[in-house]
Amino acid sequence: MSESGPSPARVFLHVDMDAFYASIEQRDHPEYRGKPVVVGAPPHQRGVVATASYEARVFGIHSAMPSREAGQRCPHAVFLPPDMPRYEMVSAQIFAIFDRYTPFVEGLSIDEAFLDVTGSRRLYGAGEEIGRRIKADIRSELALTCSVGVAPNKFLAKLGSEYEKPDGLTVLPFDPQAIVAFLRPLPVTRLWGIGKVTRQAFDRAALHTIGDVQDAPLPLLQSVVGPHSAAHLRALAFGEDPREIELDIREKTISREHTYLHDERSRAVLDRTLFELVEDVARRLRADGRLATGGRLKIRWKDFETFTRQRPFPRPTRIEEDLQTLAQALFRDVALEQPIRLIGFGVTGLTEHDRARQLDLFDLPVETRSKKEKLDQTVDQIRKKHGPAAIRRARLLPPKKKKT
Ligand code: DCP
Ligand code: MG
Repeated sequence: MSESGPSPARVFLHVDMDAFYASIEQRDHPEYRGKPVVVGAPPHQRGVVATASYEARVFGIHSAMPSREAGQRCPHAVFLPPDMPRYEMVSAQIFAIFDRYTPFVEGLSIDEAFLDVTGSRRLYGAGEEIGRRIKADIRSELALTCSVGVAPNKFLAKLGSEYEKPDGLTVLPFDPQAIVAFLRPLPVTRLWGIGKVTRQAFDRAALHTIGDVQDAPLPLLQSVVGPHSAAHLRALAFGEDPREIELDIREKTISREHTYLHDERSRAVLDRTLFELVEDVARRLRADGRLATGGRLKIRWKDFETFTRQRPFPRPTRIEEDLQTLAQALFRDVALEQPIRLIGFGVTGLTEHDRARQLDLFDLPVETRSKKEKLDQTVDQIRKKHGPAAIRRARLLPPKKKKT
């Protein structure tokens, strides 16, 4: 298998972290290294395994297995509750590494992405070399391992990353004939989207390997997966996949800024403006539905010199109070050496919240947090109905600072 010969028209990578949550736990707690680690619900409670370290997989433990069963299979395993904010942070760091090599990154989940590196080869070398570099960056900067597939399309790239897990780098054939030959012996389950029910239909039609699907007449495929999917299935069996990278075009930041008519030096006025800017950013963040991992204050002085200060939140959030507290803390540290022309605030590192919310099950202050989110939503609703001025929040003024 190689990417040799004339430069292939297209090169895709699929990168998937190895035992993602469990590896982060082992990295951050050396005492768990080399041990079976199960992240998920505890063994004596209802709930399932999110993931298991490779040491635990030896006992047959895998994602989505009831934790009770995992406990029976390996009573001495270390069971840990998920720490979603930490995993989300690591995920953002991994995606930042991907972004170095190509702007065409499609995140599939917290630990997995497709990269189109077709245009990156001039700068970084062949697809295989880029895969090697990404693995090296992730290992040296984050002390984690991943598996990478390099191939002429998404389907084959994903097949490649699964091929030699963990810590694998698999380059699939690029020549169409070699691709067909490579796929022939693989079980049909390696074709995308074959669930349990379809699997039985495949068995009944005696389609066991991808080669069987290649050789099957179209009507047989139609009888198994329906008239619409048959052509797609056959294309996959021949290693053809025309899908392009789907970019996440949503912005990664939300911000607002205000320029004063006359340069401003009163801290009280500046505090007031900042409060309102943060209020607006918080409202847009809630409407967006994601969580912010950091906040950024921007100041432009009278002489036009501009600077920003940023800081991460203790945990990803979209609660207005968290934003206000961070903005005030950032601004409090700014010495007003000259009047201010512009002040701005933004939230950064926006992440999908679905997975992060699971963590609340394990975090104590969940009730308080969801109450605060409800309050924020209520304020939004009232404003929508009666206008923005209908309700004002009491402003928590920042503690007085020493004279600057
Ligand atoms: N995950 C989960 N519930 C599942 C599957 C996964 O919570 N049913 C979480 C835990 C995983 C992470 O998503 O660590 C990534 O999922 P993967 O399927 O990539 O599994 P792993 O990275 O854990 O292992 P592998 O080395 O097989 O990729
Ligand atoms: Mg993974």
